[in-house]
This record gives sequence, structure tokens and C-alpha cells, in this order.
Amino acid sequence: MNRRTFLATGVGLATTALAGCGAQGSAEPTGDFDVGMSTDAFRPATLTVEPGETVVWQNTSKQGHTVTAYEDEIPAGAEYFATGGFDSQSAAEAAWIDGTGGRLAQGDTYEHTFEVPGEYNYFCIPHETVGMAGVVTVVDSTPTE
Ligand SMILES: [Cu+2]
Repeated sequence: MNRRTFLATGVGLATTALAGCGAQGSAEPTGDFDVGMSTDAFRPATLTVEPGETVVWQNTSKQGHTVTAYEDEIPAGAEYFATGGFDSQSAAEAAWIDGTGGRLAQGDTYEHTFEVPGEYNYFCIPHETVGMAGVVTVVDSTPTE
């Protein structure tokens, strides 16, 4: 492959190229996400968005994590959310116990669009006991005139 061809195709093949040569790159993620994850915490643990905004989580650690809403700690009428697409907290927890359902591996992302204003508390199933939890606050900040 000549240099020009390599440059022309380099961007699209970046992921493949990295996997192929085993280059690890920086451990510090640079992707498009709003909430990253450490060993035992969401970073940041609190986030404020506006209605209609989509929040992107990325597992920026090596540990497996989940993003699982507390069913009783989201606004009334709000859509339940959890990695794995479960529609209830009990389903998400059962799936995790059953076979780590909903697990985000290193580098995996998950996103959810928040429509209803209010506070959304969520947690990581395997790390709940060490306090891995977060909150998304949805506030309509559009000025009223
Ligand atoms: Cu976790």
C-alpha cells in the first residue's frame, strides 16, 4: 500500500488498525460521552441536562458496569432505562445475576434520552454496595417570558 492510499483509508480503518497491531493507545478515553466510569464510580456522578437531551455513558474503566435506573427514583411518567434495555429494575437485576446481563465492557457505550424533567437516580448493579451511583437531573431552563 502506498502512503497516499494509507492516508486516504486510515480514518475509516482506525479501529481495525488498532486492533490489528495491538496498539493500546492512551488509557484516557477521548470519545464522545457525558459520563465515564472508574473502578467504582460514575464520573461525573451528577449531570444536569435539558428535556430531550441524550446522555451517553461510556465504560472508561476495565471493570464491567451497568447503568441501571432505580425504578422508584425517577420522575413519574418517565421511561425506565437500563443497559441491556430492560424495562424494570427487577428485570435488570435478575438478568445480571443470571449472566451479567446489561454489562458494559470496557469501551462500551450506552445512551438514553431524557424527556421528563426531574431527578433520575441510577446505579451500577455489581458495584451498588460500594456506592457506585449517579443522578441525572433534567431541568427545562428555557426562559419563560
Ligand atoms: Cu460498576
